[in-house]
Amino acid sequence: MKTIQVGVVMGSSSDWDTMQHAVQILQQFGIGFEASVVSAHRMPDAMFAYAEKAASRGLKAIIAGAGGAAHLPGMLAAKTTVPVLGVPVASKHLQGVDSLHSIVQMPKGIPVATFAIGNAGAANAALFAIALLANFDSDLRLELEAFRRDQTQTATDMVLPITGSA
Ligand code: RP5
Repeated sequence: MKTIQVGVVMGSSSDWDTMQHAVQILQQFGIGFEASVVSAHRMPDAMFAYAEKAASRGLKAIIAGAGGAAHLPGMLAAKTTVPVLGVPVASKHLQGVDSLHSIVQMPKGIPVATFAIGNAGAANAALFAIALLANFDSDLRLELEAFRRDQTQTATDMVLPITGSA
């Protein structure tokens, strides 16, 4: 069984549609991870316990997704020095701008690395966690470099659907 290195948490199961994009990337790179619902306002004691144990459990990064008044990433970061990567989940009324501002506007002293709203942010948070791990894992760095090369090739091969001549 793989050592769990990355924790993926979210405020609700309704965040899964977004956060699954982080999990897919972690799986693609073969990273040991765990994923669970840890709600800041509905499970505050469990949230604190998760953060308090994160370092001793060996977590190297926590990817935390939440929507609306998205205090989960900041409150986790307040209770652990394990890097917290925040993913703003799109909300119903404000389309995730509220989530983004809640996560990104941390006061000085407790940083949360904040990513884009939605699926791209979730995927990029996972790629960033992998980049952190790759600092101490040369094989993983090679995998990450190959991933980038594949993307470059995909973009290079792109063809535009232009018909007719100028
Ligand atoms: C936040 O409230 C969650 O992160 C979610 O984005 C949002 C809505 O939660 P549900 O009402 O769908 O459970 O805590």
